[in-house]
Amino acid sequence: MMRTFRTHYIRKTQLLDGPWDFLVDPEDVGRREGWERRFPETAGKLYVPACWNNELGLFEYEGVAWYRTTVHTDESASDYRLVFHAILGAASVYVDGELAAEHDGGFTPIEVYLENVPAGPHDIVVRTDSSLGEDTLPYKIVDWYHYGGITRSVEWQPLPSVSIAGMKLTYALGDDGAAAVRCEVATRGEAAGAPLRVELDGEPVWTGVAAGGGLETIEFAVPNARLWNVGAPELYTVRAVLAADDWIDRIGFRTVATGPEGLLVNGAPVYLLGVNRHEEHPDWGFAMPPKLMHKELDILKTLGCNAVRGSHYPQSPYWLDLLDENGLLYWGEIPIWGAHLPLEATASPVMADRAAAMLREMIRRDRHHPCVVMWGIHNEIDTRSEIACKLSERLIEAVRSEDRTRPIIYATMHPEEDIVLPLADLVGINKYYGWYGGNVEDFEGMLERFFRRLETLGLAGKPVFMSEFGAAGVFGETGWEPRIFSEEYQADVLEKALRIFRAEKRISGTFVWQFADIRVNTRNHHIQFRDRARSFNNKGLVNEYRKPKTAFRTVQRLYREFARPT
Ligand code: ADA
Repeated sequence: MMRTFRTHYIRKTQLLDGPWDFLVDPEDVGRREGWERRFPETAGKLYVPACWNNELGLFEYEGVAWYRTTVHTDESASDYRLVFHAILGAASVYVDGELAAEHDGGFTPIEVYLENVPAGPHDIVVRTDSSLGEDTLPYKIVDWYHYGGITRSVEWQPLPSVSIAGMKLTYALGDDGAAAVRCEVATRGEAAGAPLRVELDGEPVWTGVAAGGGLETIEFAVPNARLWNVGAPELYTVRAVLAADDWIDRIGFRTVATGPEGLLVNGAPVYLLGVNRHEEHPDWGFAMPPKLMHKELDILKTLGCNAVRGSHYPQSPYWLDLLDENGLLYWGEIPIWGAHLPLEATASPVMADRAAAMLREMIRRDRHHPCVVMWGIHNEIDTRSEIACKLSERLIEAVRSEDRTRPIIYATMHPEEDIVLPLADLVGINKYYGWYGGNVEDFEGMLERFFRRLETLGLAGKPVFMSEFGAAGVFGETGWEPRIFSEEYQADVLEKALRIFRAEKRISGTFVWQFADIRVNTRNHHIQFRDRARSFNNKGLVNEYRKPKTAFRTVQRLYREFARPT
């Protein structure tokens, strides 16, 4: 299940999820030996979607692996669409031995169109390489467990001769309460003259015939549009029907803007009570089952949270659907994790191209979700450098060429020396006083100096979030005194930090690091990662099995208090 609702009523979708033939290729001989045509007999089985690191014996495996499955077609169709919703790392997709697609980056979909496919069995083979390097995204040093595999569902769809290739919805809200919607339907095949209909929540709002040329633009109005809002979600389903094909998506009408009061949703400031969430679980890796996402949503609602940062990569569309349906806000970002990113890598044109492509793919995938209120371009790169400014300019341009309706944010770890500040609409500060250095009270002085600096730079009024702060507390580690790594110590740091932030009127919201404990990269010998007791980052409010720590109750109490009108 990739979405919480059906994306087609008449187009048939076959999920290719299930056991695929699988084998690792540590010496990388598969291409030379033509495994895309002659898949080795020695292959075992691996369930799709999954991360291979969760299999016995493969925990540490990073590198190349191959998958194969077979689909059977008949004469009823000759064109097909194949979608891999996520393959970690670099992927090559072969159909009947021929290269059909190549893709970099593990969190956005790979779409393949196949034409004139004869009836019969067809082999789909995937070669994937999970290795991290100098210009991969993420970079080779990263503070999460780097899994490998086909981690989200695979869809296989027979297409009629005239079909829909995509739908883009944009809208403007008028003073009269109406939404003026523009629906662009991309088509395949000879669509001219084919019947075309657009429905809103099941009611036709436009009926006619396609003009042809590959893109149909339809405009319609929604009088008295119900607005989507924080804690008060209102969603509309839009369905395009072209001849014997259809395409369904969902939108919510709302505005997002920034002002000196912070983030404005429908013109009103919202104080963000947020958490950072990795989409990770020790038994599932990044291939998180939808049922677990429902549970996470319930936990976040119980916490009193109204915002989630998708740290640090595009998360599952299913998760975004749940946020849409429950009125929570979302910060979407790509995996530029910069704390140990050298300037040479920050300057690498290959990395910049990959980042721009990933932003484009994320925005195209997620742009209809009303929960998404900001696009994050990077995390903790060296924003004291001109090189970081160049990369930021490039990525801001990449975002704006796709979406001008949402503000752009990044997270800085150098608030007092940052020179990227003028470029983005919003900024998040990542600081760990009380953990990596200093005392939690040091936040006060840092913030005073930071806001003074913002004024000097002529940037007073730019909305600022505390995007990361916290401390590690090992679940069950309790005692009489708040020692580091104890639940009490973690709770204490978070209580003091959150009170300081809430009292500072120029801060527009907080994102606790982090929602749940995550596995970290045990292959990495960098000193920062050697404090990771149990090979986990233990700063979660809940442990890796989603059991609450003392800090969960503390943040719950504070978030409830902060949400009450003052
Ligand atoms: C950084 C980073 C997080 C995590 C955190 C920590 O701020 O953005 O991904 O690594 O530090 O726990 O140290």
